[in-house]
Amino acid sequence: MNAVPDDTTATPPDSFPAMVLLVDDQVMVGEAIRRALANEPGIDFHYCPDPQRALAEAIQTRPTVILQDLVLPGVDGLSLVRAYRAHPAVKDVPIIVLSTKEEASVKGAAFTAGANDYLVKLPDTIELVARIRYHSRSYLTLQQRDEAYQALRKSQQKLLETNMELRRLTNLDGLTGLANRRYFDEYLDAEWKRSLRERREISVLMLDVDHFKPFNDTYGHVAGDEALKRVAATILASCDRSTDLGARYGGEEFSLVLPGMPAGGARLIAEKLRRAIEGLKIPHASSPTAPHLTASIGIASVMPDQADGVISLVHSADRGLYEAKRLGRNRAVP
Ligand code: GH3
Ligand code: MG
Ligand code: MG
Ligand code: MG
Repeated sequence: MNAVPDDTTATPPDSFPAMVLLVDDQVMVGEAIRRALANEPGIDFHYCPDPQRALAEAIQTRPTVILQDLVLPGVDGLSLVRAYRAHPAVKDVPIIVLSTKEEASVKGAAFTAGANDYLVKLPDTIELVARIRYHSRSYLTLQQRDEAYQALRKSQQKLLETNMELRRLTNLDGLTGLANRRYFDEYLDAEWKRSLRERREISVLMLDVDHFKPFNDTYGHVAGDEALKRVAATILASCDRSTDLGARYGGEEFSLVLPGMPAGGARLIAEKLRRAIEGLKIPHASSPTAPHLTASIGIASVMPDQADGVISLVHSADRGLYEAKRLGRNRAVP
């Protein structure tokens, strides 16, 4: 019965090509090995009789296995083995030491220098071919695995960057570049829990631009957008500590999370921010409050004592904001 070949039979091990580089000063040896490999399918052979050129030819011919003689004129074969191992272009190429010496101490020294295998000259053709194929196969498999791994790493890195960019974008307000409402809620919740654990106060400011509808009506929506961007930049500048968060709560409303900030400090920041927005001197001819753009701010500070108290903190800041509006705007309450 003819079986359909599966993955393991579809790629027989012998289909791996081999490029053999032989470094041996004796031309007779070179010829003998050439003849032994001549009829082997998929095995290319390159012979280098000059040990001084060995490393350069290894780099140039890109062998899948190096056959390395030990006794050479002017060069120790082991130092060549070490030289291949030290060069980035060929450091992983398998090396079979070929020598007439049969002593265990010589074999041991060859492996210590970095050889993968050892054959006594002249080896039997069947064994030589088998070892060449074995080492070439493991080398090429290793290279393929390395390349596949590098490709995987690269695509993982790209995915990670895309994810981070996506996450950044989903957390940002498109107009002002501040955090959006979604991120504000998430951040406030996390900081509330942290404050609860660490028994530290936390403050929230709610800010609303005064008479912004008439501003739009007078100067147009584009000018309105520009004004919101400048208010946002002022809010960002007032976030002194790395844990302070400025967000666009929606429309012309903004919010700040100030972890670890007690009521006194929050009031100072709110007042500074209010003054900075007034100080932008963005003309607002149709404002009943001032001839330029202003904002009202509600402040709430608390020492968290329960896990789900975060909503009442925001409500409290909202009440402050409402009160600031009622008292005539362009102020921070309490
Ligand atoms: P108050 O002092 O009571 O807050 O008065 P107000 O006019 O600011 O309040 P109101 O809620 O009536 O109007 C808010 C205005 O903000 C209306 C809306 O068109 C404008 N607005 C909200 N988002 C944007 C925006 O992204 N760009 C522009 N240009 N205007 C916006
Ligand atoms: Mg020799
Ligand atoms: Mg509003
Ligand atoms: Mg408003």
